[in-house]
Amino acid sequence: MTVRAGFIGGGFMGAVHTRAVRAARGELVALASSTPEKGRAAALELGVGRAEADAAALAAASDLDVVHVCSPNAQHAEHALAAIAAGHHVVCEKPLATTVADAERMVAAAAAAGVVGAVPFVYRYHPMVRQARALVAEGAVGTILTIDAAYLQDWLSHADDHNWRTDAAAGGASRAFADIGSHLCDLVEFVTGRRIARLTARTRTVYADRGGASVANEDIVALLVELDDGALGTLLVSQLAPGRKNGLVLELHGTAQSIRFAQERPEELWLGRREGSQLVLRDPASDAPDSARLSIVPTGHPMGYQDAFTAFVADAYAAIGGAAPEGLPTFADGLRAARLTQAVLDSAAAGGVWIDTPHEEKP
Ligand code: SOE
Repeated sequence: MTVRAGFIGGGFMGAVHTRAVRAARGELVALASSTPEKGRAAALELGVGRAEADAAALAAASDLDVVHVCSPNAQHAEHALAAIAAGHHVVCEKPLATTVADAERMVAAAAAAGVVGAVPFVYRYHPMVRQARALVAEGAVGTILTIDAAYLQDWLSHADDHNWRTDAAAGGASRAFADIGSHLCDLVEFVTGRRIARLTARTRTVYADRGGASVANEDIVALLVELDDGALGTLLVSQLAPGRKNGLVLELHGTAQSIRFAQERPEELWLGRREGSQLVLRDPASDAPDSARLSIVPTGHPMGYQDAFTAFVADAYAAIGGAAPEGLPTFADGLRAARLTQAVLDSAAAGGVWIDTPHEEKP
């Protein structure tokens, strides 16, 4: 079955989604943006069949199977719930919602409607992330003792850098953590197979004013986490780190060996040992099955971010077709991220107290 896709939002992520849907052999049926004019321009630029006047008209369209919600964060709940009410499956950009309550409503609505709700925690789809996960699962790392992870960007490093994300009304009470810290924590839990049981956070807003508007959400988050098996981790999240463009790095240290994945070098995995460390390159001929299935070209032909996004969309569409693909991030994972975000905000607001996170099934 060809999945018929609609899109709400035609910006950077809307473009990423449309390219991934095309590569996943979906049909680009309709798009809506913040104004009819922007919708027409984006539909033309992105090669989508038609433009709808607004998000409500798109969500209600009868010739869609799935709606991709790529609007500003504060509109995700409204747009996704409208699409679900019309019987559509939903792929909703992260953060799923700007409050736990909204995220809970979205999880409940998708379940009640019997539709797929997916969230692009896309870094799960680099083949070498799946390879790292397989090595942990088979015990090659041993018992994980410590985690050293960071997600660093620099697109907000100047005082006059701003967009809707720096406006808490559109972006949410948390920015750096909800936007990219959520990816980092999702990857920690996905690769380790453990849950973050408690955390303590400090946040910092460097520029209280951007683009003439006051800023009420954070630029930087420093986190200490403890996993449910006692592993301890330090996580740093910043969007003001000059030279770090999309610097997601995850390093795990186990009793047997260490593993390091750096998103900007996705073909590699560093395996650290006392008796000689290795830099391992993606090779579907020898990688674990759940890694190899994501490889669309042989080793030596670098895959990247857009390939990972295509693999995520292909899995989401397989789920729409009734399959159960390994590691598909769903609305439940989006709700998990919303709960961790709230714990970060609560801890920081109380000066960095340890907060127990809600117990949830292992990823
Ligand atoms: C901006 O920080 C952004 O586009 C995030 O919203 C994405 O989730 C991340 O993958 C890249 O950076």
